[in-house]
Amino acid sequence: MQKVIRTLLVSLGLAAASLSAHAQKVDEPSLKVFDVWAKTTVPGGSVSAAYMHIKSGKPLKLVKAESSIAQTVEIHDMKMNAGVMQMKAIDAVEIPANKLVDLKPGGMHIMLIKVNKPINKGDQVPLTLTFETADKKTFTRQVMAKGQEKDSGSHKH
Ligand SMILES: [Cu+2]
Repeated sequence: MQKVIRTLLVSLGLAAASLSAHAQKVDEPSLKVFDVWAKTTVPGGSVSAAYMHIKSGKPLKLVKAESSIAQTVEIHDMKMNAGVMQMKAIDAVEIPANKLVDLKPGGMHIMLIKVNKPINKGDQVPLTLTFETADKKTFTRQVMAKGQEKDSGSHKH
């Protein structure tokens, strides 16, 4: 019996090793995710939004976002609709090659819904972003969003 268990553990270990090697290969090294920040929550509030700049040398799509501090995370866009600013969930953010994509207040953002703790100024909010390559392979990037009341204003485009 012990031998069976050990064999099982060894094969599980091998499977895990080959999976992580595979993930490494798919990651796009030219992808940069920077100036990541999350809006501080209002007292008693449970929603926030994260913003960032994304640039890649190859076309990608941001297809999913997750956070250990929020129950639900959605990719949202804001559009004027009959004079009213409306927010809606979108499936993906297109990242064209060599073009800076801006997730910013009033535009596309990562919506954090039902956060399980308040986000204060200077907090580090973990985000896991899933990207899809042109040939439909996916990989994840971990980033930290810094708690801020509003855009620092150092990056105007
Ligand atoms: Cu939103």
